[in-house]
Amino acid sequence: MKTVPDHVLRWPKGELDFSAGCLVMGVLNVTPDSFSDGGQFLDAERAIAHGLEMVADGAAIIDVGGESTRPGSESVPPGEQIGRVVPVIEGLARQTNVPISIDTCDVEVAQAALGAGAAIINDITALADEGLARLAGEAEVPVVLMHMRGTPATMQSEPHYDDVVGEVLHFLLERARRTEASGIPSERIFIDPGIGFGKTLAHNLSLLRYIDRFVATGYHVLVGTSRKRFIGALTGREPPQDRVFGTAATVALSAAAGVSVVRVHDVGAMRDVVRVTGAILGS
Ligand code: PMM
Repeated sequence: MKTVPDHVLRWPKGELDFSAGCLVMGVLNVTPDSFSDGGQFLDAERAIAHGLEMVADGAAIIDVGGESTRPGSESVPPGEQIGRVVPVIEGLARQTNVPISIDTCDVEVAQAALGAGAAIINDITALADEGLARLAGEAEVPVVLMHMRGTPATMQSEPHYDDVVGEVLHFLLERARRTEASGIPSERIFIDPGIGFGKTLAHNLSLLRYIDRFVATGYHVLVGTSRKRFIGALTGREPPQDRVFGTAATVALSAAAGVSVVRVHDVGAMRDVVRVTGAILGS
């Protein structure tokens, strides 16, 4: 087993301080169709203003994406993603030191985003593209490796696992080791079980119930449950923005289990949740 990650992660383009416990990553989707905030931040000025508002609310990272990954969505050409995200990243990087992550699996998009000031690569395909792994290594940036079964277009058609926790963990450890072998040090690798990506309600619950097993690997763990469909299924709340309290339950339990980062839409509220959870834990 690996050692527990250090409290401060430093790299050439930024740093993250985990000494007070779990950090909040704010979601900024510059898309017309994301399930929760789609269409709200397509305009660059509005997107930048929302990003800065999340920083003021306590976000430690802003995650910018130019392609919806909601179930059933189709991919967006790299040029279009670049046109959406670059002005927003440039504007944010000018006005805040909070690290910006680029949510993409495309090497061209990642390169443009890093050039604009992004400092972390968040890849829902866990660096399936070795070109992206090479780019991350050369740029010396942290990476988020997320597990997904299938693609967003197909992933919710009857996903099946014999042992969801074991299989997702095995996949992530294999990818994390491959990423380390490509020259990215272990402390810059975040693993993410990919809640809602090719998983049923029962799968999502098992992954969250046993999230401590992911933490025990020694890699930083990132969890993204915010406003997702399984919370709607459990609470009967259809509009995603009504799923904040359900999200809070997952955030508190994740923080208590030692998760390093939670990816959320409701930054101020979830910042309170991790603060109180951290205080109870004594971190
Ligand atoms: N979820 C979404 C998009 N990107 N990235 C990571 N690492 N983990 C996630 O759980 C994740 C992600 C989908 O949610 P959104 O449409 O609200 O961005």
